[in-house]
Amino acid sequence: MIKGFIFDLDGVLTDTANFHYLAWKRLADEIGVDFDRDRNEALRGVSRRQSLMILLDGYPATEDQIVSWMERKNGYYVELLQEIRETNLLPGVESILQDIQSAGYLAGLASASKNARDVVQKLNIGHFLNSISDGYSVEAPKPAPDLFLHAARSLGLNPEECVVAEDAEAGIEAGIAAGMKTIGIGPMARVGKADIVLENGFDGITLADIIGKLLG
Ligand code: B16
Ligand code: MG
Repeated sequence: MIKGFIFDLDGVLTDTANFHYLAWKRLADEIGVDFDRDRNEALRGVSRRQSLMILLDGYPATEDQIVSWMERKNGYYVELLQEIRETNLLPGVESILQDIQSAGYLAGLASASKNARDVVQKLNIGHFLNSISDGYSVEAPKPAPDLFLHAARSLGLNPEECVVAEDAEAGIEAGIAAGMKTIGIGPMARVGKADIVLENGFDGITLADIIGKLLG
């Protein structure tokens, strides 16, 4: 029986990927490392440290440099976040969150981002969320199931009562590993392992459509 929905943030509820890209690109240019939008795709849903490792791609760095570059990138990202408003919710998101609440299901957030609470506040969706799990909640990043299990526990639900919505391949793998049903947001090539794939996100999708597809 489905009792709750757990949402990833970046790529599912809003698209902060461009802000992450601009912040990483600024850092990469300063360090003198090649980085472009194609390479940025590999950072989808990936933790801040792991993102930097992918960006550096073997470029030598001390631990002090790693820490300082992560902080610098985050400063650039936080600057850009000041622009985020309710209008940055992806199409169909507000309506699905409203439907979930009205129908008496629980909703939780499970984002790898340490800035997730700030983004939630700027998007003005806190009143739709019964729990927030973020980059501070667990150690092991997706595809480990830990963040989604943290979200389920925070909602007071068993994993099999939860449905995860994710845009990253590692996120779908994490949802499956957690024993949850999964909704993949984006192309089949990326999220095809999910129980349902919504190529265009929640735009034009009702809660009844989702429940029907998951249970049917
Ligand atoms: P921060 P999600 C992820 O958010 C982003 O997709 C990823 O690009 C970012 O590196 C990660 O959060 C950590 O973010 O640097 O703000 O802690 O998709 O898990 O909502
Ligand atoms: Mg994501």
